[in-house]
Order: sequence, then C-alpha cells, then structure tokens
Amino acid sequence: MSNRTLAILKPDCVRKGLIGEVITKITDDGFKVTALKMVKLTKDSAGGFYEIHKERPFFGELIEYMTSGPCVPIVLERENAVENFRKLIGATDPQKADEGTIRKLYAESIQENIIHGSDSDENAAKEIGHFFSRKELLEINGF
Ligand code: IDP
Ligand code: MG
Repeated sequence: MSNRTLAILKPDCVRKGLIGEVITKITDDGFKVTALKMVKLTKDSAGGFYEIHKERPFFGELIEYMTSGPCVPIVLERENAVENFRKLIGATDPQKADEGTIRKLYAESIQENIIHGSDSDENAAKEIGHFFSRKELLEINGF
C-alpha cells in the first residue's frame, strides 16, 4: 500500500475562497502536504487527466468545469493514503456523502464537488506525474 495520493482543490473550491479551510480539514485528518501548486488546466490537460471518463455523457461539462478557473493539485502523504483520503472527501455526489466529509460540507452538486482524490495507488502515481515533474518532486521532497 502506497502512502501517497493526489488531491485537487477544484475550481469551485478556489472560487469560494475555501483553499485554507479545506487544507486545514486535510491536515487535521492526519495528512501531510508534500507538494502543492496552483494551475489553470487547458482542455487538453484536463481531458488527459480524465481520459477514463471520455465516453461518459458528462465528459464535456466536466472539462468545462475543470478549466473554468485555477485549481490546486496537492500531493498528500499518510499511511494507506488513497483509501483514507477517499473516506475524508466522501461520495462523488455530495447528497450521498457521509456527514463530516469534505464534499458533504462544501460541495454543491455531483459535478461541482470541490475536490478530487485518486482512486488507486496506480492512479495516484500517474496523477502525481500529471502535475509534478520528477525534477520538481526531487527538489521538493527528494522523491
Ligand atoms: P470521483 O471524483 O468521486 O472519483 P468520478 O466518477 O471519478 O468521481 O468522476 C470524476 C468527476 O466527474 C467527479 O468528481 C465529478 O466532478 C464529475 N462527475 C462524476 N459523475 C458525474 C455526473 O453524473 N454528472 C456530472 N458530473 C459528474
Ligand atoms: Mg474518480
């Protein structure tokens, strides 16, 4: 089990001024922030990131949303990071998310759901690579 996962504070999180509040929830839950940046995704970059959803009916809207403003990708570290972080963010649809989860607390809708979390160790490694170069990760953390 890997100890790393990728979070993204999505454009609605940034627009609502919730960057600080959401990062506090994450660190209070026991995660360590090991790399972080603010980026505005291009359609190509967002499309590559969400490649697995490209046949889904919501794909076009998802790309519009993810490119609608800056977002904040974050590399997080904790034991069993992927599973623990999915628990903290809650279900994709905020109406179905458990009480106290980040999506339950802050998200508007199944699309505008504030935050991303990797769904497997393999995808976490790929997604970290989508936003952070090997050189950057080495310079930041030595990995
Ligand atoms: P996840 O973010 O909980 O892993 P996924 O099924 O991987 O959920 O979907 C990726 C993102 O696509 C979601 O976080 C949400 O922003 C958007 N999305 C998922 N399902 C729907 C839908 O049914 N309608 C609109 N947007 C959706
Ligand atoms: Mg997913």
